[in-house]
Amino acid sequence: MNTDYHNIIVNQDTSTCIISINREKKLNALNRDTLDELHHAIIDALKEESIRGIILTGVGEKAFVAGADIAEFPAFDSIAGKELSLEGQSKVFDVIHQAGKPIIAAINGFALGGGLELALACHVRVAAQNAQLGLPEVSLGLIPGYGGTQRLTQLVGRGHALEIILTGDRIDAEKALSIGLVNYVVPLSELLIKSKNLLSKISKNSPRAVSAAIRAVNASQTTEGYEVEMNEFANLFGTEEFKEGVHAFLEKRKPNF
Ligand code: CO8
Repeated sequence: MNTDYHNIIVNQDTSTCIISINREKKLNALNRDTLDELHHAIIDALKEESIRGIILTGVGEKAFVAGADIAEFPAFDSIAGKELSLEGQSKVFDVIHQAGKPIIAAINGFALGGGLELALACHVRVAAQNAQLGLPEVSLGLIPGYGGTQRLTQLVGRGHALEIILTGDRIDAEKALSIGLVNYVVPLSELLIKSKNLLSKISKNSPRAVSAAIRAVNASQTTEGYEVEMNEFANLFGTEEFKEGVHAFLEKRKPNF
């Protein structure tokens, strides 16, 4: 795995790949280079057979990601803005959303704008007690451009999504938990432990079934969702992992995936 990055740090801990955004002085804001490095690191981790899941987090105690790098904005016009949004979506946010391995956002502080959108693209979100989440784009004369209007609405419903997007207010971790925006809130010192435990639980299951479940759940947001679920479900009957899972149950032993 390539580890020669300047804006992120990539570590492998047994079967988990931990990708940390490493621009602490800029509260881990996502500039173009960081998005590019994230793209490569995620693609590598998805290809690497020994990796069963990914944790995304930020370096330091203050921020997961405080948004897209606003310092790059003044040079943008509508065309450049659209290009950046398209490029970010296709190279990072959609890659995460559609990844065949589980990706957990470990939110260690501010998750704002593009930072919250990054967490929203992940499959599960674990927040530290100090997390502050929000989509302040309207305060900059923008709206979320990395899928936030869609993914937030799907996750918390139209009412909460509109309140968060239209006010631009930050909410704390407990409020985020109460509306389903994050799955867990833990002390900062336990953030990675909790995220790794979740991944290790998932890793005991069939990797093929885990991938299929992600695809089927993602398809619930399309009109073809039921059909995708049916096809994914049926295809799994032809796999060795399905056979192993069923045999292990019938033989009263743990499956070996
Ligand atoms: N971009 C660039 N730099 C940032 C960002 C950011 N998003 N956030 C913080 N920084 C920088 C600050 O400028 C500061 O740099 P310096 O020390 O050189 O002055 C450093 O990080 C530390 O920040 P602060 O001194 O401001 O720290 P505070 O603790 O006082 O405040 C806040 C923390 C409240 C998080 C504050 O930094 C803040 O409001 N940041 C901006 C948050 C924001 O508005 N995020 C949304 C950005 S827009 C976006 O993400 C759009 C996504 C869709 C894009 C689609 C493609 C076009």
